[in-house]
Amino acid sequence: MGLCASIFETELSATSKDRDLDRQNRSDHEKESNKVKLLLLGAGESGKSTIFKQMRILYGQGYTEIERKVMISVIHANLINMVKTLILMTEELGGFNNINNPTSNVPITNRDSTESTATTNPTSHNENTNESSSSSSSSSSTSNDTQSNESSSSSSSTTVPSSPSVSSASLQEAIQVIKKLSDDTTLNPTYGNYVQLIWNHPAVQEAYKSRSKFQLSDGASYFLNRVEEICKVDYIPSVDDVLHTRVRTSGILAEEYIIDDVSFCIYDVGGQRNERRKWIHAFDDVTAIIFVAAISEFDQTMFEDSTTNRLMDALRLFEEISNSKFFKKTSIILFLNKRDLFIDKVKTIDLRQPNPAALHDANAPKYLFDDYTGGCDADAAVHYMVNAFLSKCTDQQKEIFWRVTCATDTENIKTVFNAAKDIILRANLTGSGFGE
Ligand SMILES: Nc1nc2c(ncn2[C@@H]2O[C@H](COP(=O)(O)OP(=O)(O)OP(=O)(O)O)[C@@H](O)[C@H]2O)c(=O)[nH]1
Ligand SMILES: [Mg+2]
Repeated sequence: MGLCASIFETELSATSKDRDLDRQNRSDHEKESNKVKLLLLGAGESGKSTIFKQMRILYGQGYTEIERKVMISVIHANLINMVKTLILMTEELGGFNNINNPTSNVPITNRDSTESTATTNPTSHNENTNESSSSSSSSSSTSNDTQSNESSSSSSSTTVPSSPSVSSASLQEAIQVIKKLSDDTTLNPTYGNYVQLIWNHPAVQEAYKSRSKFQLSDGASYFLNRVEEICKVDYIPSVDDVLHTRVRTSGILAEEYIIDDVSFCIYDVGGQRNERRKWIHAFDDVTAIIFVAAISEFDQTMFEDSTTNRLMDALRLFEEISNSKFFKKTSIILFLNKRDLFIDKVKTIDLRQPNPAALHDANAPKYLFDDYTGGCDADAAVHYMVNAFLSKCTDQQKEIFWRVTCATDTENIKTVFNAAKDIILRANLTGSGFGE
């Protein structure tokens, strides 16, 4: 697909006036103040916003208790979406009776009956856009795209049930109640019990193993394993919880930090296809790009397009960015992200994957990553991925600094960013590339 044309050429002419204005306003100012402009680019769900949050934790004011409390509604919405998706997955893969489960009709106990009243959050945040909820200090263009495009919910007009009698709850009841929840429901311990009953069901656990075939957020097991705590009335999200939330970015967000006495302006963009045409508004005078690619997604299809493998999309995008004339003098840093999930996955799943595009296109190769021969060896798989990305950059002069990262791990990002930062600062001094 001609992504290159859609991002860099068509948009260029369509928005040339806007860009000229943007350029005038920003470029002089940024040059004068010798700011570092750092752009986070990459496909949807690759981990850009998670790294953006880490910058705030490492170099900004972090997340206060009040700010973390604000995230409760997002975490609850994430949890509701995840468990609804799991119900659909289980049903699609044969249903709850597919596996004989002796506990499926056993009543569950309400651990705290005083906390069982359901309440709703009056503000529907629809979990998947951070356009308005972000704490960004500045933001250029953003669309008013508030559509939840990850939600598998079919319950936009849900009435929240009156407190269900948990003592008589069964799996069927739990499924019915959860299916009807709207995204803006505030979860309580009663709902938490329902979620746990579903999550612990063997058929759901079995379906979870096939999660690559569905669009289930990577934070699912993290949150579902903590459901009891998350549904308590006095729950206060931890910083780790904040890092695991999934809020799709729409538009362009920016934060400024002073790092080693230099002002860094860091930009986060939305990575889904419909967001990429907005990127061009942030392309002027970029000191460095951190391109984030989720290498764990080698067996997943895109949220936006079920016929395209996510990693193939990321590779094509990296090819465009790393060879773009816009970034001839820009340092490119490559974060091969979701290392934790990747290492887990390659133990059991071969990199060599059936190509979803081959189902519709007779000319498409039957298998992706067909030349991979490393089997379940994680080092071989990482090595293969590094080469797959680096080989996309055809500019021999361009030195690409890369690291395999885990964006949810603050220590890892601290170490990796420290190394990247030196390169960025050097590039800023010389004004181009990685410095002479
Ligand atoms: N386990 C794990 N989860 C990660 C990692 N990086 C990001 N995630 C999770 O992946 C999900 C998506 O991450 P985001 O940072 O929102 O992705 P994004 O690139 O900003 O996505 P868009 O805004 O749609 O472009 C979130 O739930 C993150 O917590 C990682 O290295 N490991
Ligand atoms: Mg994002």
